[in-house]
Amino acid sequence: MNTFYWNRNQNRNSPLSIMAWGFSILLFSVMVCAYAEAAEEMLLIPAGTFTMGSNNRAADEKPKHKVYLDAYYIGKYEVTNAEYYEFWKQQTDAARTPENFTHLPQIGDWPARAEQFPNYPVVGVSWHDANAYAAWKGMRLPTEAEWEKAARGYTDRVWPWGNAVEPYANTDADDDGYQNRLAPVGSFPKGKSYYGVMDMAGNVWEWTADWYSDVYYGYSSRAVKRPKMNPTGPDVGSWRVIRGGSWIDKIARCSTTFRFYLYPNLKTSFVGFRLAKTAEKAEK
Ligand SMILES: [Ca+2]
Repeated sequence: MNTFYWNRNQNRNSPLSIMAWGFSILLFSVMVCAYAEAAEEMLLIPAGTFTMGSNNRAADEKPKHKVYLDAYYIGKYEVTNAEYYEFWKQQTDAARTPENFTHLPQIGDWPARAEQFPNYPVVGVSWHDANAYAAWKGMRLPTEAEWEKAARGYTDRVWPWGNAVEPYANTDADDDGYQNRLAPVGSFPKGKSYYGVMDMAGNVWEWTADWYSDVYYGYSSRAVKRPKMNPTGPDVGSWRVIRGGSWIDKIARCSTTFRFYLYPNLKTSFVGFRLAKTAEKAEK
């Protein structure tokens, strides 16, 4: 008989060994469930009116105006490398592959970075990639108004946490702990919005569904029906709106009202996205 096999089987079947196996399986299951729950988490933003824009910041944020939104869900976190990888590996269109940034820490090459940095926000994705991912999940990108309400709450907060400058976001600052690099999603719990949404300031800019126009708020605020209901941006445009600022931006550009834009086919190291979904009428 092969003594080696006999001994190995004996060890495997010993009470201690069985307990160790059981514990390992339990631990793995708990880790997978915890991760899946965190990754899939969508927060319900109740129906109601909020204040959009600002009268004393950039010109394209004027005027401050009331907007009504139906209830909707928004991703608690920016979409991560691990989440995008699950989508990417099923794609046949090479255009859905994120851009590589080998020289940048916590970014590197795709798909290796999905394994190396699974809980970091996916970057190097175009607006079209973001939409394709959202559709695959049965969701969509937030409108610009949905993004701003989720960041700002029903008050006029300048940043998701309030009106004072604090190191509660991954920006271009020395005191946030992530100088010149991305941070794992959810690294700044003190920076959460009124509704509990994470990283609405900094880390990565986030694609929204809307076209950008610097005069859109002027038009939107003069809507015949007030407050403006569920605005979806201009009908046409060249750039898509991005929101929230990023790891390479000063905190002023990471405010809840700051608007910026990018050609929808561009893939950069500082733009990612989060998901949104319309809520059923009963979910208010
Ligand atoms: Ca962000």
